[in-house]
Amino acid sequence: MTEPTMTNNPDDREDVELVVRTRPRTQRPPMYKVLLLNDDFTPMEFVVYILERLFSMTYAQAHEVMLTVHRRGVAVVGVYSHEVAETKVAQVMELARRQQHPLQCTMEKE
Ligand code: TYC
Repeated sequence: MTEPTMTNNPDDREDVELVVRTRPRTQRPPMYKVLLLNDDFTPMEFVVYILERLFSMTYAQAHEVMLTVHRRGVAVVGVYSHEVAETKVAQVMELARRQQHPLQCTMEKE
């Protein structure tokens, strides 16, 4: 058997250069899309109210986004950090539940 030599240790190789990172790696926190889903029963005005109250939209914006969900089935209504997105989803679901509307809201990693 051959004895271990200096050259067998990758740390001792002289032909490998260190790559020095000059810019420190920074990580942006992942962002989450909050999605509103269409259904056949939730009143349009309730959805508009939700979008105004929880997603800081004007009546005109809220009405337009509500119609987009109504026509296309789903729309992104905001993009937030994980914690804020979770809170928004919970708030939408709670307001809908209280009024017994089947409105659904989910989140998805961007
Ligand atoms: N489709 C519903 C209706 O016709 C309105 C609606 C819009 C419901 C958007 C949910 O996320 C929604 N009353």
